[in-house]
Amino acid sequence: MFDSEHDHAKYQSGEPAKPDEITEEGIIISPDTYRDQRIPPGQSRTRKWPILHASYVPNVPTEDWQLKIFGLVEKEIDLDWDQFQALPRCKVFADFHCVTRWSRLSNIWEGVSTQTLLKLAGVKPEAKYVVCHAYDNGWTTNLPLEDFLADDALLADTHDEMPINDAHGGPVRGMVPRLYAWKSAKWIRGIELIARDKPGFWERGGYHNHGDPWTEERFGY
Ligand SMILES: Nc1nc2c(c(=O)[nH]1)N[C@H]1C(S)=C(S)[C@@H](COP(=O)(O)O)O[C@H]1N2
Ligand SMILES: [Mo]
Repeated sequence: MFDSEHDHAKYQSGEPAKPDEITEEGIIISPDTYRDQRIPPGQSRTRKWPILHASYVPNVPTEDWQLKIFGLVEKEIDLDWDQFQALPRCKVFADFHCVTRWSRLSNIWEGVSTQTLLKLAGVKPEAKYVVCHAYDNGWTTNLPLEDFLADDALLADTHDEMPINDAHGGPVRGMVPRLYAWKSAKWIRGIELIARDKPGFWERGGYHNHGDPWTEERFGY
């Protein structure tokens, strides 16, 4: 189904769906998809879905998967797969932009919204940033709480109506469509709320701390 670079089953042969063509009730349309020019500066459309990560593909069977929400929260939360599946679901139509200059348009993600998850834990007023922790060797990414709680941000377990496979971060990955793709943690296992920002893996490696694709926040602070 996929090789080390591309997910062939996800090839997009035609034009990308436009937000107005998405008629499903309740689906959240990522606002960037309404732009006249949907491809941010310096990016080009990929019809394939590249597979990118810093190290290796961890194998996380759903029986072993766990999500912890911790740090500056009212109540620390530990969810297993069944508990995650029992939460209210959301569906999002969004584009996805990697800083290596590809953009994959018109993705449909389904899972649990970051708003729903953080409501379970209760965010303390001092919390201003989020660190997402992943199963691949302690990989992390940081982002402002406000960006993490965007209406179109979620923890996704399906993409284009199919379970997210291991290579793309299954069983569950973060998805924050309005920032560059490295802010969307594959194999997510923890959401940490903090008061003072703490750069993650790529941010320490020279990528921009924030990562807005529309202003090309690619490298540097
Ligand atoms: N846990 C984890 N998440 C990660 C990464 C990683 O190395 N580890 N790489 C990021 C980068 S740089 C990109 S471009 C996207 C790639 O997602 P994809 O492989 O599904 O296209 O995942 C992001 N999330
Ligand atoms: Mo990336």
